Amino acid sequence: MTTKRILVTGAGGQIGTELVTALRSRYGDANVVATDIQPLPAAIREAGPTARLDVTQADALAELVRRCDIDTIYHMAAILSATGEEKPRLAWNVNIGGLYNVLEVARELGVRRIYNPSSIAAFGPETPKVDTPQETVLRPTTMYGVTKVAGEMLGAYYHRRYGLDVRGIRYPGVISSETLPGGGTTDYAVEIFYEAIRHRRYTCFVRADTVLPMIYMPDCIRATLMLMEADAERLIHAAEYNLASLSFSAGELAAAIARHIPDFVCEYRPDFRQQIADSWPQTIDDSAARMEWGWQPEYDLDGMVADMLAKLTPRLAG
Ligand code: AKB
Repeated sequence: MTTKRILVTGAGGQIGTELVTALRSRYGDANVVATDIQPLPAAIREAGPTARLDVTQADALAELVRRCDIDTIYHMAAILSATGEEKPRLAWNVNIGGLYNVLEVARELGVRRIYNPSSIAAFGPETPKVDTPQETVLRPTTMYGVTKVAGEMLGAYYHRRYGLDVRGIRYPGVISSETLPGGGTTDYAVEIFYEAIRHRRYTCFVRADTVLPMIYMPDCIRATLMLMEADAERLIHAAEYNLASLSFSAGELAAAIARHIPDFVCEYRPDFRQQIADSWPQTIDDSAARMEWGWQPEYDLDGMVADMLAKLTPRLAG
């Protein structure tokens, strides 16, 4: 497929900002329209086309897709798990209303390929926690998880019914050095770096023994582009790939950081997010992604920690 024009929703978010940069360097700055409901960072605004977009407004989305002749949408706009528990109605409206608009506009205007990310939040307490299989129990206990399962099914429906090419990954927690995550349960795995560098202390909102699947942003972006560029004939699952990269406890992460910052102290004061974390898997079986589109992670825990500290320290210290 030769991509003509790409639209990214949620382009100012943690994944969106780095995805836009990667897409622009691959397909050309002018061919990637970055959109968000919030003002976008200057680096994104200055490098290529941007627009303000509320994904719950179908007419505005349709107008943009038509005007910019879009043929591929990366739909990254979403309310994450912790905010979703505080504002369940907002999570439903943005995550399901927004996705429905994207799929409908795509169907009506001939957009050829959609990226619709899912999450480990699609799993729930009844799902096997270790080596969580590709095909398994999807009974989440968060509103965010409910929208992710419904979103996977909606994508599959549009594929079956209208032949839309909808693809997606069940993202683990994403760790990155450029844009802070917002409103997720896995946010502690990013915040800890900022606090370790700035204050040598962090109070973590999950227990030290909480193990969750995580991924470092360079691997996350690479996986996303690999899936979107894979031959459609090779994809059996398409809209809901399990993806594994790193799995570690909060205590192991703190210890890995302390190997670089010996006076770093991490305390643990679990809040409501502990219950969300406890409902998710610890390790993921991603053999479908490996077999169908050649997925292979590059970063291990120590490699990720070293790279995060090398990038953040000069920016934050002092
Ligand atoms: C969250 O914590 O809500 C997200 C996710 C795992 O999808 N990072």
